[in-house]
Amino acid sequence: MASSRRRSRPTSTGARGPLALPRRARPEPLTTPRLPLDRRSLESADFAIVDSLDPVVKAQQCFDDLLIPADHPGRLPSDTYYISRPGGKEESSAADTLLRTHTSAHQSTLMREGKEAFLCTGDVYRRDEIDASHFPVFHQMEGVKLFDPAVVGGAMTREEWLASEGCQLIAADLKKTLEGMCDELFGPVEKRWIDEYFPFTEPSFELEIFYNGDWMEVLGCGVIHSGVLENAGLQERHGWAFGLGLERLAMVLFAIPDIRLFWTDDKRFTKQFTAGQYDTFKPYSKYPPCKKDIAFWIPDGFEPNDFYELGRGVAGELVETVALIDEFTNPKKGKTSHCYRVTYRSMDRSLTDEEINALQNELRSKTESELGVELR
Ligand code: FA5
Ligand code: MG
Repeated sequence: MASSRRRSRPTSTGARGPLALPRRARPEPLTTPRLPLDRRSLESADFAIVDSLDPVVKAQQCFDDLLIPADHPGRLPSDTYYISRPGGKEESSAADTLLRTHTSAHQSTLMREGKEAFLCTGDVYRRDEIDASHFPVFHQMEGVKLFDPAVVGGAMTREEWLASEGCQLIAADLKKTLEGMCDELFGPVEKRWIDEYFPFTEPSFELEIFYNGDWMEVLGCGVIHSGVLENAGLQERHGWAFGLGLERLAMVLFAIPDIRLFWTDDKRFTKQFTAGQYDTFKPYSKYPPCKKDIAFWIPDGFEPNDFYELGRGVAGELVETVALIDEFTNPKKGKTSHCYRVTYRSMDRSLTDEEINALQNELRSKTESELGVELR
């Protein structure tokens, strides 16, 4: 029925475990995809390097320490791979155990330990969209730098802080630092700052780079929220933090068009890179894609991420993109229909019609049975 190439997947360890993670992405043993990024260009002697922290963390670290409220969508099982959720499916609690969704999960712990400046790197896990720049496991590097209170100011109210010169100084230092890193890594590339919102920084920004004909977001950052510092017992201090998507940086640096390539065994890919050397990827002929549409009436509370996750579960890395191509509501029935175009393509070989049809049929039947949708 299904293709022989389908990977065996870890069994679920909780209500919704990391079912659809690629085989090599399991937390133990940890293996790193071939990321030919020379970290020295990002590191400086002033920053403590932390890169072997356990990716299994408590919701306390990943969310609560960072002022992410209990009803934030990022805490839903449709976004996060839970190991255990004592709070139950509906209720998020600080005691839940999960695969970290960002390296910010370690910010507070490391600051409490007294670290003033650090770079913390690790694998992070998310239920997410499916396209050339999203993968359910990827790598982030967190950077944090605290400033001297004699220079930027110490304890004050949130309003006073936001209006202060110290806050502006830190925001300017943050942008300058990250722009400097980009210039050093990439040379001249088109980049732009976007105002963002993160519960744990204020103000917050994202940096986008123009890549392959479109803007690609590469990092989120901001001035650390006073509440986060207070929770960490550092009410006198201020600083900045950023979180870089390392695969995205490497995509720009090495001209890699699809994030799945970091996971391929194809020698035509792996032989092109040597650690510490900046070689540009030379594309080889791609195998043909195969597109299949699936349309259904969505039930109340339908989460597109649940559908993407089913796609990952059924087809693993053989699914290249899943795109919502049509959405309409039938006013009489009061029902909404979604049509998704699923693009299947292997990075390593040609797929047969037979196996694509088998995958699509499995996706259809699981979408119906597991998500309670009505297929059209
Ligand atoms: C965060 O994860 C914040 N923790 C970043 C941050 C840190 C903000 C410190 C403020 C202070 P975001 O969800 O935007 O933010 O992810 C950060 C980066 O991770 C993105 O810019 C992108 O480069 C990368 N990224 C996010 N999702 C994926 C994915 N599914 N696949 C690959 N890379 C991803
Ligand atoms: Mg973002």
